[in-house]
Amino acid sequence: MNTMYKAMTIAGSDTSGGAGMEADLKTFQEMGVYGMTALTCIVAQNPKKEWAHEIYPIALDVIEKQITTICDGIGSDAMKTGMLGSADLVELVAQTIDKYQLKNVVIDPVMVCKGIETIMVPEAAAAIKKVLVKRADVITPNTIEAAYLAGMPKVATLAEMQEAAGRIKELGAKYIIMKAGERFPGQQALDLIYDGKTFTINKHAKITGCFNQGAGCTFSAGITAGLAKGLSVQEAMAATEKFIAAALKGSFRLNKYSGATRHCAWRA
Ligand code: PXL
Repeated sequence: MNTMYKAMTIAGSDTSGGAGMEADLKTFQEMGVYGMTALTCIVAQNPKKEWAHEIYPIALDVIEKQITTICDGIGSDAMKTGMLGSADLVELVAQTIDKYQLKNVVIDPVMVCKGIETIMVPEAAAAIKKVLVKRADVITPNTIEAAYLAGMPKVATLAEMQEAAGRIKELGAKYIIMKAGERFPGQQALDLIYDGKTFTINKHAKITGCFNQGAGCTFSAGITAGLAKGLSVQEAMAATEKFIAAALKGSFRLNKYSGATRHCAWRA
């Protein structure tokens, strides 16, 4: 009988297709993992209002039903979170992880969308810090989210990334993976992994002039897919770095506001 590695994402839908559960599913598929979804909200972009993101939450009991379908009905080898719009939902995710003793838990602490530097739902962000970070096998904050979780005014240098990773480790996450590219000065982008003992810092040439809507979701989905297949965190990271580099180089314009990463680019 054929076997298939499976992953669950608890995330929002990005109607424009670049981020959210759309990015997660495309990434799982490309990496050979069967994807399942518990949808938390629908994000619609308004073409008449400069592509403003409008968020429509799904009722909590409907999210719980979806989680039950997957966790009681099927089972998964790894899971990730994406946009969780309320403290109640964050609590539900924490309870789910405990109840089913989920393994390979990847928390993408989505608090900001591309280019927006303010925390979207402060109560949800506070709940992520309080109850989800400690349940993460891997947490994948961008530098804005890392600064929030670490209680630092900003994370804008390698030293600050290391400081933030140390503080997030103290909150209980097993591995912290932080990417910093565009915002950093210089020619290089950095990916950092911290396990509480060692910092592994991977430097890459910056991929400039690309579209990156959904790059963060794609990145954490890649790590999740790798873990579902039984890779170590370091191996999953290496596979994902290759995947995302190709996806960014192949990124394309959707309209005057946005462009998406090309999930199939690694095949070329
Ligand atoms: O990239 C963050 C993100 C996550 N999830 C959903 C989104 C976005 C950004 O647009 O729409 C559903």
